[in-house]
Order: sequence, then C-alpha cells, then structure tokens
Amino acid sequence: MQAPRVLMVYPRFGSHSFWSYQASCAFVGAKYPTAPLGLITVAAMLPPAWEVRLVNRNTEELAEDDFAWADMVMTGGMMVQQPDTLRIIEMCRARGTPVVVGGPDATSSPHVYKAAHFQVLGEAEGILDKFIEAWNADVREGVFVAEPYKADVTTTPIPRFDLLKFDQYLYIGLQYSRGCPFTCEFCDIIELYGRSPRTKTHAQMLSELERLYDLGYRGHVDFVDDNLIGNKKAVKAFLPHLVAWVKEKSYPFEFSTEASINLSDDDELLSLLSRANFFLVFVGLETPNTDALVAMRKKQNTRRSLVDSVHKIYAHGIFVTAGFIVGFDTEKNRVAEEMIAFIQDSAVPISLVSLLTALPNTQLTRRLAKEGRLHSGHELMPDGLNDTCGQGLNFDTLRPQRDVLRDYVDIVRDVLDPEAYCDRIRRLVGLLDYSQRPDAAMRSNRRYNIAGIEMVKKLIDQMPEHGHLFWRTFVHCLKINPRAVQTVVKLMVLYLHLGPFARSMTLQMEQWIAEMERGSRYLSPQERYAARVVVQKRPSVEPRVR
Ligand code: B12
Ligand code: SF4
Repeated sequence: MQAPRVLMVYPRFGSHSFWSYQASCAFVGAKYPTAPLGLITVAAMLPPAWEVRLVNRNTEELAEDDFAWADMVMTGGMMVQQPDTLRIIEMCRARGTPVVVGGPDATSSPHVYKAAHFQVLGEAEGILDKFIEAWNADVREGVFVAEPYKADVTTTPIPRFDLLKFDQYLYIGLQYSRGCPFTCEFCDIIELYGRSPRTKTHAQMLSELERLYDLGYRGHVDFVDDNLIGNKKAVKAFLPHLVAWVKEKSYPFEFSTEASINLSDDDELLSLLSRANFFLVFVGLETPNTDALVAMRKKQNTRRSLVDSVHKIYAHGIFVTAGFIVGFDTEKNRVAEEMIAFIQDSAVPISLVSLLTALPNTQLTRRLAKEGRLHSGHELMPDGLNDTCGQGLNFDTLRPQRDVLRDYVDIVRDVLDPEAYCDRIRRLVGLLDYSQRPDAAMRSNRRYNIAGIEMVKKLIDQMPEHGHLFWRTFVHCLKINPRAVQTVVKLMVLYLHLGPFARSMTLQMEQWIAEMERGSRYLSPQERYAARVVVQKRPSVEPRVR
C-alpha cells in the first residue's frame, strides 16, 4: 500500500484580533506572530514514509495544487479558527479529499465538526496510532478519542520545525509541560490538559532547542506551557540545563512563557529564568477585586499585592504582559476606574482586557448552563469574531450588559491610549533590572538589533501623530536604563497594532451600547450574527484558492 501524502492546513485567525499584530509583523518583516505547533507536533508522529506538506493560511495561500497533491488533509485549531476550519472541511468535501480534524476546539466541541471524515480528539500522543492503523486498513471515516490527561509527553517527538518558514514569524513556540494545578472557574486548560502538569524530559527539551538551532533559527522562542511553573520542582530541575545550554551557545534565543503570579514568591525560580534569558512572562492578573478572585477560584492571586508581585518580576529583568477580565458576577457597580488604576499602577504596557467568555468545557460554562444564563450557540464562532476581547459575554450577566460594555470600552480606551501606554513603558523602564544579563543575552533577537534610534525614527514615520510621545519615551529610556532600549522599541512596535486595534474595538462597542440605549436587547456576537443571517442570508463562503 502506498504511503499517503498529507496536507496539513492551519486555519486562519480573524485579522482584527488583539493577538494578530499585523502592522507590527509587517514592520519587522514577519507575516504572523507565531507558528502552528500543534500541527507540526502531529506531523512528527506520522509514519516516516507519509509525506507532509504544511500550509499556514495566516501566512500563505492554499492552492488548488496542494489539494491535487494530497491524499488527505489534516486541520484544526482553536475556537477562533472555527469558521476557517469549517471552510477547509467544506473544501475537502467538495474535492472528495478525506479530512481529519483535531486540536482543542474539535476536542471541546466535536458536534461542530461533524462534517469532517475523521475526528481525532484530545492529545494526539494518546490516539493518533489508532487513526493510522485505521487508515492503513482502508477505513475512511471515524472518530478517535484519547483518554483525557493520559498522554505521555515524554514520548512526544521533536516537532517538525523543518516544515516552518521561520522568517514568517515573530517567534516560534515549543512546549515543556501541559496542564496546571490551579482551579480558575473560566479556564478550559484544566479540562483539556488536566491539573497535574506533565513535563517532557530534559534531554527532550534540549534536543528540541538543538534542532531549532541547527535549522538556523535565532531569536524569540515561546514556551507555550499553560503554566510553566505548574510543577515547580520539575522546572527548577530543568532550568539549570537550559541556563548551561544557552550560555554554551552564546544566547541564540530569548524566551517568553506563561506563568501564575506565585512565580513572584520564588527568588530562586526568578533568578533561574533570568539566567536562562527569559525576557517576558504572561500572567493572568484578571482583576484587582478580591471577591471576584475568590469567586472565580483564582486564590493564588489573593492575599498579596498584585502590583508588588509584578514589580518583583521586573526586578529580575523579565517584563510582564497580563490578562484582565470584565463581566464577573461579583461586579456590583462600575469597575472601570478601579481597573484602569490597577493597570496603570502595575506598569504593564501590554494589557489584554477581555470580556468574560464562557469557553466550551469549563466549570463556568457548566454553572451558567445550570443557572439558565448561557446563550445558545455560545460555543460557535461566526466569521468576523476574533478573540475574547470583542467576543465575550455569551451569557446573561448579573448587572446590565450595557454597563459591562460601557466599563469595558472605557478601560480599553484609557489603557491603550498612547499617553497611558507610554507612561507605563516609562515606569517599566525604571523597574526592569537588566544588570545581571550578559551583553550577548541582550542581543539574542536579531530583528531588533538594528540601532534603536533608526527603528524609532522608522516607527515615528508610521505614527507621526504619536511621534513626540515615542521620542520622549525613548530618550527617557536612554537616560535612565539604556539596556532597556530593545524592550522599549519592541513595545513601541507592538503599539503599531494595539493603537488601531483599540480604536476599532471601542468604536464597534460604542455602536452596540448606543443600540442598547435606544432600547434594543443585548445580543451576544453569536446572536447578532444569527440575526444578520436571518435578514441577509449567510454570504457565500466559497473558499479562496490560488
Ligand atoms: C500558545 C497559545 C496561544 C498563543 C499562540 C497561539 C498560536 N497561534 O499558536 C496566543 C497567546 C496568541 C493565544 C491566543 C488565544 N488563545 Co490560546 N493557547 C495557547 C496554548 C497555551 C498553547 C498552544 C500550543 O501551541 N500547544 C501545544 C500543542 C502541541 O498542543 P495542541 O495545539 O493542543 O496540539 C495537540 C492536540 O490538540 C492535537 N492536535 C492539534 N491539532 C491537531 C490537528 C489534527 C488533525 C490532529 C489529529 C490532532 C491535533 O495534537 C497535538 C499534540 O497532542 C493553548 C493551550 C494548550 N495547552 O495547548 C491555548 C488555547 C489553544 N488558546 C485558547 C484560546 C481560547 C485563545 C484565545 C481565544 C484567548 C483570548 N484571550 O482571546 C486567543 C485567540 C488567539 C487569536 N485570535 O489569535 C484555548 C482554545 C479553546 C478552544 N476551544 O479552542 C486554549 C486551548 C486554552 C486557553 N484557554 O488558552 N493562544
Ligand atoms: S492559572 Fe491559568 S492555566 Fe491555571 S487554571 Fe488558572 S487560568 Fe487556567
């Protein structure tokens, strides 16, 4: 039997997302922030004789030739990619090409993906072999479900990084652990990957890094772990190996990751991360309100000053990006002022403010369903929705929805205002301590290594209206912490996206609020979409192929 040719297609994300950073990517010559780690991991698990071609629809076109070449298509991703995943499945159906869907959204909402010939649900390590066996036995339809949280990540092969065109991306992801020990009510990670973090071996991680290095990649590498410090003992044992590796290679990579705020309680861990050249960590701060934190079961964020905790991380030369949420049941009155003050005090330039979203497969979603407050179609992603920024509130909130949206608009407008953004950068610069970082570590990311001043001039050309602000911020940095220049430039480049994003997001919300003030009922984005479809009929989703 001839080995099949597998076309892997990574579906499109909405381009108006907080996370798309289109203008920022274009500025430094990339096409999209990051690469499809899930698909290239699956590609590495296929039998060596199976030929694989990868098309990332966020960076390149899918051509008719690709379909003509393929014996099967593999696709899948997150909820925000749902419309395009369904489009890809439709394209395959139209051409008679068997299509296999997998990944987090298909796992959480398999009913949405019924049109695919195959569903391979859960972590592929636990189930892909069964699919391969079935394919080899000429089976051309089926559903394969992995046992939850059982996949042994020590068996995960090195992802097929060779399938990536590195220049297309701002950073490349790799993964050390899956799962998180905490219990946040709105989180789907603990349902998909479990509460007991499973880690790869040190040798596995070093081989992944070595492979990236040998393929010529340099620059930003993101540890996509749900919570890198979920198993502190394990990560503390691994980091000294990473420290030694980066030192020996003269710091080819700088790292980012995601971690819970209790990272700030552990000096040893912070120091190890700093020595390994971690420069950025994403933390879910969510809200300054303790009652809300307790109610959402995010106790790790309570009994501490969140602002001091963030600044402690800065003192190790690691800057924080953070997530904040509006729309909790505990909100009685207006929350905007408190949230804005919290974000400004914390001096976190990149603050992702989301509307609370009941993601499929969470404790929150189950509770809201029980209380009769969950909107129908809450798990569907109509075209044009992008992320939990504009998409949230797919349930009845306890206070009027209009008030929640009003708070949201005011927060986004204020914190992503250029003055406020640059003010946070200037405060960050005063708090970041890079004195322990070797010079080589400060130069790991070549994309930003051209003289800072040249980049700032180029940036000002693109945003002349904010030129004076950026210039002032840059000069301030040169004066008080010249080693932070690259960080400042990076944050300014990201504002090329965040500024326009905030403007269009708030404009859209203002329209919704105005409608509600004229007496309309709040419709979640899913409901709005459904209403539009009834009136206008759904526009054709004829796939675009080259
Ligand atoms: C890194 C990450 C991001 C990054 C980068 C994402 C990217 N473009 O790759 C950023 C920060 C941008 C991001 C953003 C968001 N994310 Co995110 N993200 C992750 C995270 C932490 C890791 C992803 C990853 O690379 N995993 C490693 C790979 C190896 O795992 P994997 O993709 O799951 O693949 C495995 C299996 O699923 C399976 N598999 C995957 N694909 C396929 C395909 C086939 C055919 C088969 C057979 C198997 C298969 O095999 C793999 C090996 O086991 C995951 C959680 C997680 N642990 O995966 C959340 C996750 C994917 N994100 C999620 C969400 C909700 C979001 C946001 C919507 C959140 C928001 N606040 O707005 C945004 C939207 C993004 C956008 N509009 O661009 C949810 C998705 C839930 C769902 N039902 O779809 C997840 C699961 C958890 C979470 N809540 O964060 N995210
Ligand atoms: S700390 Fe983060 S990953 Fe862990 S349960 Fe809470 S939200 Fe989920």
